[in-house]
Amino acid sequence: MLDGKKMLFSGMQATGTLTLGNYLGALKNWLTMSEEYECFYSVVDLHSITVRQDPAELRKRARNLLTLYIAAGLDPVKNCIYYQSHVSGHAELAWILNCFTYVGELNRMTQFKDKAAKHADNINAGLYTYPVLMAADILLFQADVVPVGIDQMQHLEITRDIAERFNNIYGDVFTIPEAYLGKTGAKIMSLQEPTKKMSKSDENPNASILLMDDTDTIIRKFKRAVTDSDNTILYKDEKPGIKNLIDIYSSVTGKTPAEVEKEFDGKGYGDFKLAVGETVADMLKPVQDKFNELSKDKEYIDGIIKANAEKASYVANKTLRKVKKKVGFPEMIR
Ligand code: ATP
Ligand code: LTN
Repeated sequence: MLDGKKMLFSGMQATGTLTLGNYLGALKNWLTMSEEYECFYSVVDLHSITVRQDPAELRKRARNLLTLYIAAGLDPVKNCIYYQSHVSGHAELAWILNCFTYVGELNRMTQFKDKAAKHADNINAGLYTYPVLMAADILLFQADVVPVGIDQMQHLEITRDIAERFNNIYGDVFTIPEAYLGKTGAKIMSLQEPTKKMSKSDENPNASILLMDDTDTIIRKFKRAVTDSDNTILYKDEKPGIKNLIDIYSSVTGKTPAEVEKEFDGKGYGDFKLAVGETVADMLKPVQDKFNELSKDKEYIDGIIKANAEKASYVANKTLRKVKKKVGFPEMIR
């Protein structure tokens, strides 16, 4: 609790450019939660280096991501928006939690298996202990709730297990966090292979809608989206392409899948794809305009980075001091 409010923590990696999946699965939910919770939204750059990055490019992407959080509508005064690497407590707590995590648990992580297969030439220890760093992020801020997409559920479960294990030994140190999944949009699929999740790191440019894609590109990508050939707009598992487009349309408009089926009853895929494309483009346009405007204001963004790093460090240090004491580290002499 901070100022009588429950705590919320979430983050995104500064790898690649955000996709519509990141927006609908995570960012959009963040926007609605800032009144109710004390929110910490991090650009998790420590996580990003688990795969090789070009330094200049990483710095640029991290700043763009932080700017995009604000452009999407997160108020940087009400919400603490900061770089993970500016708060050393993340790495410190991750080390401690490493010593409370079993190799057997990490061996079960499906994201590790996927990423290891994708980056076979660089299966480093950081990629393996990535979930422990994520647990440290969440537990450092005593988060009650963590809004994420479905793909992160396994990491949330291991976080809870680590926290419970620690609490069982040392007493009530960590809040046990709950995941928050949106009603729709928790798993947006690739437009080219609708049984696979839409991912920033997909090599096929037509598979993902990027948040900064212009209207024509968005409409063209939806037009090319892979669907079946029966030309009926029905929400069914056997029609993964159309189901995904209905999910996207539902998530943007707030309509239920049944209402969407009704709206497009008797219409063909061409009309539907165009409507989805236009709706998504209309939603993203103001975010893009705001991003372009904010990007020019270096001083404003720098001010936010500085103030929020201080705020996040202050909160993080409270937990870290307690943890260090519990595990038996000697007190600092000042
Ligand atoms: P990559 O695919 O390169 O591993 P990513 O797109 O999963 O990266 P992250 O930074 O790891 O991006 O994820 C940020 C947030 O977006 C997480 O909460 C994640 O669950 C959510 N998310 C990512 N992809 C999707 C998707 N296709 N649908 C819904 N939510 C998603
Ligand atoms: N692993 C997450 C990003 C992430 C995160 C977090 C999300 C790192 N730390 C803490 C929520 C809470 C991902 O989306 N791939």
